[in-house]
Amino acid sequence: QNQIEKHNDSLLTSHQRKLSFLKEDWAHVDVESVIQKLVDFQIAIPSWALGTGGTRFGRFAITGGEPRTIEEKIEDVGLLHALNGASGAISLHIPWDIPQNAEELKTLASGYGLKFDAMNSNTFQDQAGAAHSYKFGSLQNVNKDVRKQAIEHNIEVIKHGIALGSDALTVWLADGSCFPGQLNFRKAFENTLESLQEIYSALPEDWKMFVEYKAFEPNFYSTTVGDWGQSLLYASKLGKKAYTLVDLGHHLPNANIEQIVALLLMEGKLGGFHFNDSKYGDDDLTAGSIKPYQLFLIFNELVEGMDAKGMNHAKDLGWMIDASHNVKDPLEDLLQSVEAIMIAYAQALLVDRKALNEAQNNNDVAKAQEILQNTFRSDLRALVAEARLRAGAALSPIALYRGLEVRNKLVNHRGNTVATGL
Ligand code: LRH
Ligand code: MN
Ligand code: MN
Repeated sequence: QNQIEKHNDSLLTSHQRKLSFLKEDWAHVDVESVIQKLVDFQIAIPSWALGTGGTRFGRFAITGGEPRTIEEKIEDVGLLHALNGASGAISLHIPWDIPQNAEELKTLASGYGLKFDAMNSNTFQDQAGAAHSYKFGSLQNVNKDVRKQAIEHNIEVIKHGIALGSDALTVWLADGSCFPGQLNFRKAFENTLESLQEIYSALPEDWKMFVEYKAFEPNFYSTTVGDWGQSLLYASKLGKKAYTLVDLGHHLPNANIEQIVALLLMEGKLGGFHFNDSKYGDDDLTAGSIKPYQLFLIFNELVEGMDAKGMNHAKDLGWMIDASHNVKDPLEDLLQSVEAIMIAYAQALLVDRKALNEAQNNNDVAKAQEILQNTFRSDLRALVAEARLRAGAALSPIALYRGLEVRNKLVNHRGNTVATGL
């Protein structure tokens, strides 16, 4: 906290100048309420993004000092949260993370102001000592014993989550097929639905189940939860605790994700997000690094749709990052992702909804574009920085992270470690 205050003091004059220009420009808007919304907004950090990632061609442990245990992962997220005030939750992946002593972990996390976000199950890899293989799918498998093993794993994950105070389960299935004829699509769907129903019935009353879809990979002919339509079908059949989860990297090229988001929200079936960015497929790049306009357009629909339904922006959907890092320090990368998400959110909050609505009703296409691009092209970074300042975090998180040589300290303390996960 001392270091943060010193850092903030050194940047305060320049920050205040930028903020007062911004406030002048947006004098017609309730900027205070926008800042408060930014303060309230929290984005969960996935435990698997804290180490250096890789591709199926290799993995380079370039950073070192990666977290060796779940406790060290919590410490890392605590550090991010101290720096940006917007990373107040961690999303665990079982069995990459094995929470042995839930009470101790809860105490450790709450000491950093962290909660446990959605729990992720893993039936896309075979686990050591498991009786059955997921080579031909898990919840869809033609063999009932394999399905049973996968169902039991998910129920186990729910139990870990209950002990940690989480309230959601994210199910992502690699299930599908690699070649035509390999799978009976209808039977695969029915098996998957039946398996999900069993998992669903083990959910506590106040829990949500997020059904994450993905167009392809690791299966390259069909995926059994392949798009938002299929996810919505499962979620609708499962019941009111089941929702669709949108991972930005899981679509076919050029998919109109903002439209998907708008319709899922309309149906009350949007559960949450995995933020990342991509140019080609499920690239898991830093949020906003490739298509910041798309990120803004998605937030524009989110804000419009959530406000239309009277939803709480911070609480009613699950906000998570799902990224991987081959060439950057993972902690710097995560700070960049959170910043990009906050900027897109701030831009969406400032869209002149009344004027946009009018332009739409008048079929004034050029005006509608002007309105959207007016906020998108405005530099709102000082608003996000102000939210950080009010949350007791750093005006410039990456500058402080570098200035304090955090990575070197982690390497000194932890050694040249590689984290578990992707
Ligand atoms: C699959 C996915 C899913 C997994 C994570 C590691 O591509 O997006 O959310 O849990 O990556
Ligand atoms: Mn994902
Ligand atoms: Mn993915």
